[in-house]
Amino acid sequence: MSQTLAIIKPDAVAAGKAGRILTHLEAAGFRVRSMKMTRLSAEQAGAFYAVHRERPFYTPLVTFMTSGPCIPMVLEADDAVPRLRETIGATDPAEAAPGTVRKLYAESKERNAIHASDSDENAAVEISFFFSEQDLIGA
Ligand code: FUP
Repeated sequence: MSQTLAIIKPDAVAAGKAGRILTHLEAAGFRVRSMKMTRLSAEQAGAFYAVHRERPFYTPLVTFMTSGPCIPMVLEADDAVPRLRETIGATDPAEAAPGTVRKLYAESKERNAIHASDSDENAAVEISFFFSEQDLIGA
C-alpha cells in the first residue's frame, strides 16, 4: 500500500460536490487515512504551488486556491499516486477521460475540482504540508 495527497479544491467545495467526489474516490478503491477542511492563506497556496512560480497562471491559481475552503486528504491504495492520477483525469476537464473526477466535476482547467500528487516523492512532501505525524497515527 502507498499514500498520496488529494485536495478537493474550492470550486468543488463551494458547488457542493465534495461528497460526490469523496464517494467517487472511495468507490475507486482509495481509503481515506486523514482529512481536514481548511482555507489556505496566500502564503500557503504560493508555497504549495511554488514549482509553478514562473508560470502565467501562478497568481490566478493562488487567488483561486485561497478563494474558499478546500479539503486536503491522505488517500491509500496500491500504487496510490498513479492510480489517483488516472482516477482524476487530465488537468483540463475538456481533455479528461470519461468517468474521471475532473470530467465529471471540474469547471475548467483553472478551476479543476481536485489536486493529486504527481510522484511518491511529492506525495510525501505534500502530505507533510497538511498533516502532522499525529494526524496519521493509526492510519
Ligand atoms: P495537475 O498536476 O493536473 O494538477 O496540473 P499542473 O501541475 O500542471 O497544474 C497545477 C494547477 O495549475 C492545475 F490544477 C490548474 C492550474 N493550471 C492552470 O490554471 N492553467 C494551466 O494552463 C495549467 C495549470
